[in-house]
This record gives sequence, C-alpha cells and structure tokens, in this order.
Amino acid sequence: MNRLSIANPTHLVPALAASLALATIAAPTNAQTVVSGYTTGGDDMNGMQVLVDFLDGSSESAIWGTTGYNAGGAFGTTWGLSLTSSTTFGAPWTFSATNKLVRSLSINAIPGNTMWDTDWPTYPGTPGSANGWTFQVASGQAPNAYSYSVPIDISVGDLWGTLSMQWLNGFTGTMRFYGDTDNGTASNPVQAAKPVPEPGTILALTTFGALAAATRRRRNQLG
Ligand SMILES: [Ca+2]
Ligand SMILES: [Ca+2]
Repeated sequence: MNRLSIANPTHLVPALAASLALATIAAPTNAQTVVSGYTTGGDDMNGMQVLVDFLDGSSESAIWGTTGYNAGGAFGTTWGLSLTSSTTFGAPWTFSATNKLVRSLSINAIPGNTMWDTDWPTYPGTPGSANGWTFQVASGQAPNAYSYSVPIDISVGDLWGTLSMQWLNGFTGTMRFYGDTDNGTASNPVQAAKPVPEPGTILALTTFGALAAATRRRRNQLG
C-alpha cells in the first residue's frame, strides 16, 4: 500500500473521478422494445386503441380485444374493425361502417404491445421484425390517404405505433386491407421513440446563446 496517497487526500480525487465516470457509464439505460415474435395473430393485440372520426364532427373510440381463436376486434356503435388469423402478415383486416360516414380510422397499436411493420428495402429492417407489409387495400372503398406515425424506439424506419387512413367524402360499407404487425415482450413492451426537442426550442436556445455572447463582447469592449 502506498502510504503517501493515504496521507495526501488529493491523490484520492482522480480515483474518485474515475469511479464516478465508471458509475455514469454503468448506469442502467432505459429499457427498449424487444420484438417477441413476428407471427402476431388477431388475439395477440388486446389493448390497441381504435379511433373513428365521422364527417359530422363526432368521434368514437374502442379497445381491441380477443373475440375467438386467433380472432380479435374493436367495435363501435356503427362500425367494427376485426381480423381472424394466426398472423397479420398477408391476412386482411376488415373495417365495416354503416349509417354514419367515416372520415378517418386511426389504430394506435402501442397500448396493445403491438407495432406496425412496413416494407423495408433490406430484410428484416429492425432486427427480429422479419418482413413487413405496408398498408394495402384488398377490397372495398380505398381511403384517399393513409399514414404511419409515432416511430418505435428501436425502429430503423419500418416500425410505427399508429396507422391512420382518411376518406375525404366519407366511408361506409366494408373495406379489407393488409398491414403487418409485430409484438413486444411482456418485460420489454413496445414503446415509442423518445420525442426530440422541437426546432423552435433549439432555435430559442441558440438565440439565447448568441445574445449572451454578444453581451459578453459588449462588456469586454466597455471594460
Ligand atoms: Ca413483421
Ligand atoms: Ca420489418
């Protein structure tokens, strides 16, 4: 043992700093989504939030639940969304509406520990997600537009939380469409990517920094 280092406590400072740096590096990071499997069936998505907006300005939401073997759905007063299959890859979803014209359908998969997996140029896109299938109408009145939003934390670009579609003049009847989904695990469920600071915030901080520098320059000139 080096008696000098004990007698002189300043020798301990570098060691303390080193251990603090190590603690910072070793601190646990926030858990991320872990893909549990890519064969997500109709009964593997309980909890998804399905929102329908109508042309008359009203809206109604429902929660996806299991309805049978490999089957699930979400059902409102005048509409229903369902799927019966052991996998969403290549099996059509069915959306039906009567009486009230639907303006938009939005499916937030995250509360169901589920995520949308879209086409990606190279297999598999995000590791563990296998192939994706971007929204594609199989039959019925196609929406005027569709969009994916809310990127998943581990996504390389293929995984999304929400799929939405819009009909400018309203929708009734039955539409079937394709769209692949995958699941997270129980211990590492699906979560959205952390929000990044908005450009306005960055701009404000930059402006503040520039003002502070200008003030310092003025003071230096005065001094
Ligand atoms: Ca997939
Ligand atoms: Ca994929």
